[in-house]
Amino acid sequence: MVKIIKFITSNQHKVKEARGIFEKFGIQLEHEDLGYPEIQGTLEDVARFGAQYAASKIKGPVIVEDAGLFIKALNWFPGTYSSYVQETLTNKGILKLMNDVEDRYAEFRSVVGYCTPKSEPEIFLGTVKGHLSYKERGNHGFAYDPLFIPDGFNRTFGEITREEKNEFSHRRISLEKFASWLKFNE
Ligand code: ITT
Repeated sequence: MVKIIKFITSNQHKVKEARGIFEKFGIQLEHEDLGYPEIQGTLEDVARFGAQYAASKIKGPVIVEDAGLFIKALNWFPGTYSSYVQETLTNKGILKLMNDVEDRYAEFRSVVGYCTPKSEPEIFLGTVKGHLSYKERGNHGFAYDPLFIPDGFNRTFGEITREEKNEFSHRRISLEKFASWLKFNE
């Protein structure tokens, strides 16, 4: 039986990725750009709060997802400030901060929050490790993708297709954890 879940996000790229990932789990995604207050806190706090808020507004089961790029040499910046930094500093600003920095380790994290009007929120974390390139490369993907080279690759997320990114990305891991949980818990 196909399950229908609402994904509350303002980001169309996330919706496309999530639809691709959910295909084989029999989950049909409906998109709604409802907006929810992004509280100060960790990705987990934001996802928990957002899912609970949206479930009570929509009066049905929802997922939200909060993601970010965490750079070790910058003390894990931009992390929870990833949206703001992407809009203001942009990828070029990040590359400037990383000029001459040898340790280029970075990871993408994604936290999915799931909630229904009758239940407490559940969260699911996905992480992908890698390092930063020295310049923006590729025009696939979105936001930080042209900067991020996942472990085991020499191409950035900007240089691979959505299908390839979906095979192992942070979002693939968090959404797959959610899908498996849903199968046994609903
Ligand atoms: P929401 O409405 O779902 O919150 P958003 O785009 O604000 O959409 P996030 O707060 O989760 O999403 O993301 C923080 C920033 O990180 C934002 O600029 C995203 O575009 C960027 N980002 C998230 N996932 C990414 C990915 O897989 N690749 C590249 N950049 C990503």
